[in-house]
Amino acid sequence: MSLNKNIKSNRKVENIDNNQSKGIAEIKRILGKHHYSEDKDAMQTYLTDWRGHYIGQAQLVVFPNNVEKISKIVKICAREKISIVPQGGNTSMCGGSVPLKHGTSILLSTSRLNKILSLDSTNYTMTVEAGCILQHIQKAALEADRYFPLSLAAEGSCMIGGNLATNAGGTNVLRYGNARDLVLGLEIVLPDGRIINELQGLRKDNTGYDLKQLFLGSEGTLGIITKAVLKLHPVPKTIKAAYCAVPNIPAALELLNRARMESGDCVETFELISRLVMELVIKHIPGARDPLDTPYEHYVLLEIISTKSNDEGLTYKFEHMLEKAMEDGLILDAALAQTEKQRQAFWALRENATESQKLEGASIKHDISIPLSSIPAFYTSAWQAILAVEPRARLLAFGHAGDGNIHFNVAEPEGGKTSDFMNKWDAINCAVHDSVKKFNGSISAEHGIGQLKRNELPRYKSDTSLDVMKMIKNTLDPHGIMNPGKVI
Ligand code: FAD
Ligand code: 2HG
Ligand code: ZN
Repeated sequence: MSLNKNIKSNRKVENIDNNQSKGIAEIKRILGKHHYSEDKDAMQTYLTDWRGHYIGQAQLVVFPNNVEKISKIVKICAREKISIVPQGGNTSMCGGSVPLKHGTSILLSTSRLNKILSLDSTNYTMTVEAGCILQHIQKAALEADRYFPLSLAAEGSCMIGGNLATNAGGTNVLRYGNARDLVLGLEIVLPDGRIINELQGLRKDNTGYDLKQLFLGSEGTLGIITKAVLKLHPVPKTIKAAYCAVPNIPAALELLNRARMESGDCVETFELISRLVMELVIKHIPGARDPLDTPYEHYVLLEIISTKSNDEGLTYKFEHMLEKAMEDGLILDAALAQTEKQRQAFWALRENATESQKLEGASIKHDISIPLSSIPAFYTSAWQAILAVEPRARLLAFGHAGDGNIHFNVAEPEGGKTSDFMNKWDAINCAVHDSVKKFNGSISAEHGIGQLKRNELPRYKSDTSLDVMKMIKNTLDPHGIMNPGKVI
């Protein structure tokens, strides 16, 4: 099935005319011949999305290395109505980072904007360029005895500009918030090429509208993020991790409540993993194994932390809380990490969920969030609705249950025909997303809208909200050149 089928390309920017050709030549001169690519094969990796669902087209892929060049390029694009697709690590889950199928955009890779510019340990901030890989940022912070808590399985390849443009979530949102909550300032190139520089690193600044918020989560549709001031935290020095089998979802939620209350609200992570997800990881990922002797239906990876080294008080509280939860039937069995290696083995079961799903075959993903109190009812309602569409569907539910975000993914039936399953894509989406709506949830908790959910958005967002979004888009980007065909 073609996911591009419903995307109406923006005709305003689709025809390559003479002026555009002149503009492209100018852009090439600004960059020099080593810093752009128009070779079809070389461009392919930038034009294909991580899931392999979207293959776009572009006139050129460009690799600028500073904000001045980006500003000049964007000014040319604005003049000649050439559209631009910003791209970081190209790990988008919703086709946001690749151009449209019949696009004539240029793709602007931020990969050469890869410098960590400064770290102020007193101010607990770090200033970075947008193309820094998330893992490099985490490492640089740790070297200065500081902590940048954004953490996700793609951290070895996603870039901070992409994380901010998607307002990424990941495994530590419960304690530190989304990417949005980890930023104090941004530098942005607007769709007309002007530069907003708000890199002050202030925790308090009420001088009017907080402009950066518009660009966080805007998925490259309002401007290009070129630098950011990130908020740092003290490093967790004692980490207690447990891999717990729980009898059901309500028990998992009560376990979360107890862990928060009894640890002094020090829960760093609370990830749900269903049995089937773990089985796929064990099947496809070498070295992965079940930490428990008996199979159970649901698991929780729970971590609590303290910024004190060897915090024995935390260890005591953790073990006491788990024992009590076991006595009360909230936990059926649990493995506690005694070493860092064991903790990493627990994480491997969680972090390989996406990769092993891909290796298993086709899946239809739903990145949803629900108020915690409604998760159990949602779970039952959505699963029944899926089964009504495909009785042999396999539910791969996992994710950041601590903040209400579950990846309610559906894998193709074993031994079935992939195309039959993929033909049910819209019906399965509708089954899940209508249940999400019923329980006042969101159809995109952390991955964004991109191309994937663009046509679904009007069904789940109010006309007034969409209207205001369009007004903002039209004001900042009147020619529609920034990442056309995405979000709205
Ligand atoms: P890209 O994919 O390159 O781009 C994403 C979007 O941002 C696009 O719309 C693009 O146009 C725009 N963009 C990129 N850079 C800029 C910029 N500098 N200025 C303006 N716009 C820009 N996401 C989560 O939230 N939580 C997870 O736990 C999570 N886990 C993942 C696990 C795996 C294995 C994979 C493959 C993905 C996962 N994701 C997750 C999705 C994805 O990694 C995140 O959305 C990530 O933040 C995207 O970063 P990126 O650099 O790859 O951005
Ligand atoms: C995760 O939490 C990512 O691992 C990816 O957000 C989720 O594969 C998915 O659907
Ligand atoms: Zn996730």
